[in-house]
Amino acid sequence: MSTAAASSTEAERKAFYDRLAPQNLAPLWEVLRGLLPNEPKSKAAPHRWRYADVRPLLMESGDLLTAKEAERRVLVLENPAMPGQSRATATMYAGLQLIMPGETAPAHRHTPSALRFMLEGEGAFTAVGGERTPMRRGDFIITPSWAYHDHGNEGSDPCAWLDGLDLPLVAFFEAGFNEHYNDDRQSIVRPEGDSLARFGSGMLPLAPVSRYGLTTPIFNYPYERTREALVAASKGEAPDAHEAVTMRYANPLDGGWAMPTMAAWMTYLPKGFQTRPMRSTDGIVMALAEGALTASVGDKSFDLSVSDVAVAPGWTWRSYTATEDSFLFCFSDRVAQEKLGLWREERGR
Ligand code: 1HN
Repeated sequence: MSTAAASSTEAERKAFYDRLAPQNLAPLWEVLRGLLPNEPKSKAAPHRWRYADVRPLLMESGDLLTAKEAERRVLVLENPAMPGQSRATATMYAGLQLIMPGETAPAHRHTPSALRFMLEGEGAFTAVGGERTPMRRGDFIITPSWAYHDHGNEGSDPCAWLDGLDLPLVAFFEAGFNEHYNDDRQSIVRPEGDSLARFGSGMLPLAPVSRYGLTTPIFNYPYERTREALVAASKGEAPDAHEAVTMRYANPLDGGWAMPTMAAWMTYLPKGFQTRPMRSTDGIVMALAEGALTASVGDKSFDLSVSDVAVAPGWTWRSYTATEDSFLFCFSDRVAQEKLGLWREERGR
C-alpha cells in the first residue's frame, strides 16, 4: 500500500463530507487553517468617534426619551466591522451615556462588570453597594459584577460618560444574569468617600476584604489623583519609549488590576512626545481625557480631541504623538487574557 499519495478525488471527498453532515460531523482538515491562524487577525477595525459629532445626537436622545424609560440612555459605540453586535472591540462593549438634570437611571445589577469614564457635566452621582460617589470629569468609576447600581443627576447640566462593559465576554461564557432593585434608587448605608478613605489612602483596614469580591473595593479613582500621580512620576524618570508615562488602576488589596475582566490604565504623554509602535493581543478602547494627540492604529491615523473615543483592535500596531500635554484613558480585556496565559505584546522600533 502507498503511504503518502493522496488517495481520493475532490468529488470523492465531497461525497464523504455529505455523509458526515447528517451525523453532525465535520472534517477538521478542511477548517484547521481558520481555527489556528499563525497570528491573530482581529475582526474589529480601527475606528474613532469624534465627541463633537456624537454629542449633538446624544443630546437629541435626551429629548427623545427619559433615562427611566430607556433604563440606560446610551448610544452604543459599534465597531464598523461588527455592526449590530454591540461591540467596540471583539470582547469589549462601549457606549456614551447621558443623564439629564433631575433624572435617575434606576437601580439594577448584572453579572457583566461595568466601568465609567466621566466626560462631561457636573452634578452626576452613581451609587454602588450602598455608597454614593460624585462623578467628575476624568474620574474612573467601577460598577462591580452583581453590585446594585443607579445613577442620578442633581446638577443643572447634562452629564455624559463613556461606559465600558465586558458584555461580549460574559455572553461568550453564557454567564449573564440581570436583576432589578425594588426601587429606582438603592438605600444609601455609607457616607460619601467611605471606600476611598478605607482603601485608597495608602492605608488599609487590619483585615481588608473587598465588598465586591474580585473587584477593587475602591469604586471611584478621582481624576485629580490620577493626574497628579502621572505628572509627579514623569519628573523622576524619562517617559518610556513605548508606554510614555503609564499607570494602571490597581486593586489595593493585591496590587492587581482593579477589575477581574477589564484592565484600565491612563497614559500621560508630554507635549511633543512620540511613542514607538507596539501591539498586543488585547483590543483597546481609549478616550482622551485632556490635551490633543494623533493615534496611529494599523493603517489609520486619528487626531484625537478631548472626549473623542477610539479603538485599537488586538494585534494591530499602535503609536501616539502628543500635540499637547495629553492624558489618554484606556481599557481592554488584558487582565482576562493574562489570567488565561494568552496575553502577548510586541514592541517595535
Ligand atoms: C448598564 O447597566 C449600564 O448601569 C450602562 O449604566 C450600559 C449596557 C448594557 C447592559 C447594561 C449602566 C449598559 C448596561
